[in-house]
Amino acid sequence: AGSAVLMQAGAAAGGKRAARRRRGQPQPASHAPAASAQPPPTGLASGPAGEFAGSLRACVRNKQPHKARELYDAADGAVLPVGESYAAVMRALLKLSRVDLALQLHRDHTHAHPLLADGNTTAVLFSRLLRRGTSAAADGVAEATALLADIDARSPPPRDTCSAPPSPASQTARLADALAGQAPLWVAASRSMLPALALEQLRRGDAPAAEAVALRFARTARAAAAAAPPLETLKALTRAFGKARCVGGVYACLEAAESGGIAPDAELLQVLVDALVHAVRFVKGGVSMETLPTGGLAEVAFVGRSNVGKSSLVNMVLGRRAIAYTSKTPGKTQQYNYFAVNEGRAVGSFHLVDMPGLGFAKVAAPLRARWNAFLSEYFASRRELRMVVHLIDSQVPLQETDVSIMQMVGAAVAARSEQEGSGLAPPLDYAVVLTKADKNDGRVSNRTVDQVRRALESAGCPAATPLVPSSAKTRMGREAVWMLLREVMSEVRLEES
Ligand SMILES: Nc1nc2c(ncn2[C@@H]2O[C@H](COP(=O)(O)OP(=O)(O)OP(=O)(O)O)[C@@H](O)[C@H]2O)c(=O)[nH]1
Ligand SMILES: [Mg+2]
Repeated sequence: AGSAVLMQAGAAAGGKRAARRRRGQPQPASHAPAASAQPPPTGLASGPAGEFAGSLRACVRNKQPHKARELYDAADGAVLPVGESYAAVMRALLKLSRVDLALQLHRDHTHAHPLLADGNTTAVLFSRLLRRGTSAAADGVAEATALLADIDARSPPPRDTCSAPPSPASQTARLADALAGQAPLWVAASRSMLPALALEQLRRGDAPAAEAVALRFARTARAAAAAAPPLETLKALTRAFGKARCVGGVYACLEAAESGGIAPDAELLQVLVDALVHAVRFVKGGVSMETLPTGGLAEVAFVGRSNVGKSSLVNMVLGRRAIAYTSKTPGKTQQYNYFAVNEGRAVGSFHLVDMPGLGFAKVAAPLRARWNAFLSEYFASRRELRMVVHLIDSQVPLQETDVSIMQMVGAAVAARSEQEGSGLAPPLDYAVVLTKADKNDGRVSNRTVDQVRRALESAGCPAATPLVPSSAKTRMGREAVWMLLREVMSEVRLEES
């Protein structure tokens, strides 16, 4: 820390006047003090700033925390910009293990200069507080929570406008802030303090509190992408939420990654599946309405033309190599194959249904008619069905069979939303997954997307129907498909009869 103090002191070596000038400048809420952006001048710090750094080092050496604190009061922006003396004295106090004095310094400093505490320094204080508290008798979590509430009051995150995403310009400005070494308090709170708090709460076995905290950083990330916790932090938290079987917490992490524009790597995708899928069992294959499972567990059906990759997507989503059978030859899946995910759990359990492929030329006409009648009855009246995921091959032009699936599902979605609350089948969600994107370098052409959008509209499907590009080969889209399942995964199941 000695050299860090020197560096900070060096930036202010211009002397008292420069320091005062900087201090006099109005500081925008979300910008780091201007001094931090300037490279330190060459040579060792000299003058009052150098003396300050030297005295502070002596305090650490001689174990004089109170004297270190006095240095901050004496400096008061004349020797160093206040943000820098705050950071330097804070580090000295923590080095001396005086978390109590450090917390007091933070309080006094933010009280006098609400915008000048840098987030990174405060985050260090926060994690020390969280782990040990100010004393052996104190509860670190309670003290850290109080500190967070104080930060929230003084440096609130930008409002989540929800419907209107923040403009690219403000996103860029916020990202620049977050990267400028001295994050504003609200960014540091969202990126590192809240995740650290959630982890500690999980360690203590308080998953509901941890979930509430995760939802807070997810909300902030939605308003400002730069405030999303980094990938590695999200991985650790997702793992911990999975261990605690806290579905809501896992989804909060996933939402934060999505809002932050953080592309999940292979490890996060694995961590995600491990956190959400604890058990999978093949239940049975149904061939008619009467032969489908009873018991009332909510279900999600994967439908689509023969050979589009339904069974492959089931395997990818569930993280199982071959629980659903796949084949190069169309017509492999011949029944409504039911897989029970996390059976018996109050939250996070559902049936995933791998359906037979449609539009397979070799099926005789009468049999095909029977299948179609079954299918439309299934979409319209199967009470357990919550969501239809329609797989469309992104590498071939849209087929007639796809259009008839859209029409069938579109009609069911409309009918079921009309009869909502009538005791008949509950509302139905619909999403489209565009498969085999690996064949085109992981991209789905705009032409394909336009074609699908137009067909959805003509079929009377909701305008907001999600389109998710995917590849069972590269696992692209795995997190997006899990995001589609958020509602089903979050439903609380009553005791099954
Ligand atoms: N390149 C590539 N091939 C895929 C992908 N998904 C599936 N396939 C291949 O497509 C073929 C059909 O996959 P399945 O998963 O059996 O398709 P299905 O929709 O279940 O087929 P049916 O059960 O016959 O209706 C297999 O040879 C898979 O390896 C993908 O994302 N990329
Ligand atoms: Mg299949």
